[in-house]
Amino acid sequence: MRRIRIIDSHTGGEPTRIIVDGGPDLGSGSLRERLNRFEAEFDALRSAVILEPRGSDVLVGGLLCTPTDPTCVTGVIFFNNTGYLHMCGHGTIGLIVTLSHLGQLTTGEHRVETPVGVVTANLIDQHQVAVTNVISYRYRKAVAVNVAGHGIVTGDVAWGGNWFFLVADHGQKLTLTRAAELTDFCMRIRAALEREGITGTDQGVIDHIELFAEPADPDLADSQNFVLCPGGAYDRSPCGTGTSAKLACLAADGKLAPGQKWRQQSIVGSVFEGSYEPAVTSDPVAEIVTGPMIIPTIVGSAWITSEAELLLDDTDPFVAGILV
Ligand code: PYC
Repeated sequence: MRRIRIIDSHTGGEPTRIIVDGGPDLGSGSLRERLNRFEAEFDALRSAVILEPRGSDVLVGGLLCTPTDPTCVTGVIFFNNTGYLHMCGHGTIGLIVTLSHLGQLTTGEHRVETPVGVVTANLIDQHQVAVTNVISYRYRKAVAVNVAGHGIVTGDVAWGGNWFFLVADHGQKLTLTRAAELTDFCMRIRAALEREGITGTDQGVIDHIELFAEPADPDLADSQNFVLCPGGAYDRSPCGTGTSAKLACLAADGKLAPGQKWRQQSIVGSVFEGSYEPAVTSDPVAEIVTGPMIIPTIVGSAWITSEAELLLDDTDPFVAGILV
């Protein structure tokens, strides 16, 4: 019987399941190399931890790893019901609150190594965390795609630690009661992007779709979103990497100044507060993007929901989860 110790939390309604003990040994390579090894050799552990009957499609998992950078408090590889994430904003907030719950860190700044670079997380109090994310940018502006059953939709392609297609001209009402319809619509946008060969830089797969609308209450938020994640589940939180991508687009359009606050509300009503500073970088990608390179900071709160041990019995026909 294998035992995997986990701590679950939610950030703005979106769950995070951190493996704190019993995870695979991925060696000492870069976090990107360890992610590749996780996928190649231990993917059954990902699916066991995330999928039914032990988990659900909505969960994002995080595997703690020894960082290669000794200034980091930990390394982390995030994963979900379909594979691996480059970075995860709500998950980083959940991770920091989890480490605080374990007594492994206190309030203040902590560096965290991810497969796409180091992020800084400031634990403000028991629940609130400000994540200063990887450099984000808008790659392409107003890209038109032909969506089955709908017609042309235009959106921006932006990087916020994952690739996003950000759409405002969708004609959809963003309410939680319409989650199934919104999911279906976003799936069709994703299929259209794939069919039409639209990607991020370096052929990066655009696997997150983000719809925007005016907020129901402008006193609470500047914008509302619905974010479809790669495995077909929608983000209950406003999505940390998605909000970073949004900030990059706002900066590119001259609609948000450095340091100015942006309150992004999720489809369930939770809010992240975002802001950005200009990035100083020699990354050649800066030559081909359609806006400034920015460093976003996202503030959100997480709560611990359970501490548990998952039991993996090799005689269990669903030891690796229910695979579709
Ligand atoms: O908060 O960055 C995020 C995120 C990505 C996927 C789900 N949440």
